[in-house]
Amino acid sequence: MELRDRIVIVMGAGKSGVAAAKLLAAVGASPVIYDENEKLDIAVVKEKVGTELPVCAGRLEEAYESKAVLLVMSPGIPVDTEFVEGFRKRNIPVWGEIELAYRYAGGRLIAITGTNGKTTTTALTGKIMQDWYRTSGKKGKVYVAGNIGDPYTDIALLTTPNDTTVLEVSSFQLETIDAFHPEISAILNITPDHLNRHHTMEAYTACKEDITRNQSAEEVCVLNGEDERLVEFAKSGCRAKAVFFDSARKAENGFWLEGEEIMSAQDGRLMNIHEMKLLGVHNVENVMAAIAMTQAAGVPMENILASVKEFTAVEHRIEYTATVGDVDYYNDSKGTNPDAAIKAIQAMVKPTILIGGGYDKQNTYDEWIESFDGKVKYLLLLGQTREAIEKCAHEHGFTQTILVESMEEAVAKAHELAQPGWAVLLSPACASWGMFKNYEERGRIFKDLVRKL
Ligand code: UMA
Repeated sequence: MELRDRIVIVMGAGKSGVAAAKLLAAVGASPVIYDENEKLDIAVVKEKVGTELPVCAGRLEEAYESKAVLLVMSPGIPVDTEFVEGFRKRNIPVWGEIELAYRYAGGRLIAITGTNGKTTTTALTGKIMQDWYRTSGKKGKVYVAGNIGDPYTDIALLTTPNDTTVLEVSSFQLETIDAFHPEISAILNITPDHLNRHHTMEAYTACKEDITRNQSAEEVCVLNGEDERLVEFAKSGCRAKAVFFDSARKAENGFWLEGEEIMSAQDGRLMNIHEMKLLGVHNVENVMAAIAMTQAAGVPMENILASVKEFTAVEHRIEYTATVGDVDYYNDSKGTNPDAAIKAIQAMVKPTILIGGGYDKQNTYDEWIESFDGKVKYLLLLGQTREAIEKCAHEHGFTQTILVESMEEAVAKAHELAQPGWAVLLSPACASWGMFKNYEERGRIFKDLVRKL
C-alpha cells in the first residue's frame, strides 16, 4: 500500500501510537494522531514523535477523517466501535500497530502469544537467539519487541534481512492483523482474560489462534499439549506444523517434562529442571516453548541449553524483592489475571500474605481463592475489584480479608501482620489500570515501599 503523502490516522497517543506515527513520518506518509483523551498533553506527544504533525485530542477533525487512506490502531483501543466501523464501511483498511510494523520490517519473525508466560518466553527466546548470533559470529541483530515493552513499529525500519525479531503479541494486537506472518509462532496457553474487550472466550481464542493465519505447513507453531483448546486447534484450524510441549505427558514430536527432566523426542534427555534459575512448572513450560522455537530457528541444542541455564526471572514475575525481619517480599505485579496469580501462589513455599485486586476485567476469582489452599494467611485487597473479590473469598470460606485504600497501606498492613518465616506476595489477579499507569508502575511502587520498610 503506497502511503507517501497520504493521510493516515493513528489512534492512540501511547507508546504504540507515537512509534507508529514516527514510522509513518519516516516513510513519507502524513500521520495524524487521534486520542480520545480530551486532556491529552498535545505538546508532549508532538515532542515524543519529534516531527510536526496534527494531534487531535477528544475529537478527530472531519477533514482528516474524510481524507484518510488507513487507520492504525493502538492495541489498548477496542475495535468494535462506531468510529472504527465507519472506516470499515468505507473500505478503508484498519491495521493494528503490529501490522503496520510488519509491512516495513525485514528478516525473520518469531511471534509468541498466550494468556500467560508470554513475556518470560519472549525474553528467553530473545536471549537464546542473541547468544547464538554472538557466539557463532552470525551476521545481523536480534530484536525483542511488542507487548513486552518496545513497540514493533519502533524497530521495524531498523531490521535487515539478516536480523531476527522476537515479538510478544497480545490478543489485542492480533485482533487487527492482516498480512502479519511469523515464520515461527507459539501459543503458550489460553485461559479466560480480557473478556470485557473480547466479550466471549471464543472471540478471545480466535484472536490468539490467528497468529498462524498466514503461516504455511512447513512453518512451525509451538503449542501446549496440556491445553485442550490448543490440541483441538492443531487438528483443525492451525495452518502451521504443530510442535507440542507438555508438562504432564510425553509429546510425540516435541518436548515434555518427565519427573525432573526436560525431554525431547528428537534428542532424548535435555536437562534437569534444577539447572534452570526459574521457579514453577509454568516456567518449565515457558522454557520448553523457547527450546522448541529456537531449535526450529536452527540454533544447536547445546547453545540453547547453555542460554536457558543462565536465564533469570524477568522483572515483576515472582520477582524476589527483599527480606525484612525474616519476611520475604515478592513482586508479581504481572499477575494481572487469576490464572497467572494462581501460578505465583503455587510457587510460594512459605505462609503468605497476598496483596490483590485492581481493575475489573470481568474475570471470576473462584479458582484463585480455591488455590489459596491454607498457604494464604491474609488477603489484602485494593482497587475497583476489592469488594467483589472479598465477597467471593467469603463465599469460599476464606474470611481473612482486609480492604485497603492504597499500595502504601497494603505494604504497611502486610508488614504489621507478617510473622517471621512468612512471605508477602503482590500478585493482584487484576490489571493495574485505574490506580496505576501500568503493571510496571504498580510493581515498582510496591518494591520502593518494601525497600523503605
Ligand atoms: N485510548 C483511547 N481510547 C481508548 C483507550 C485508550 O484513545 O478507548 C488512548 C489513551 O488515551 C492513551 C493511548 O490510547 O493515550 C494508549 O494506548 P494503548 O492502551 O494501546 O497503550 P500503549 O502505550 O500504546 O501500550 C501498548 C500496550 N498496551 C495495551 O495493550 C493496553 C502495551 O502492553 C505494550 O507494551 C505497548 O503497546 C507496546 O507494544 C501493556 C499491556 O498491558 C504491557 N498489555 C496487555 C497485557 O499484557 O495483558 C494486553
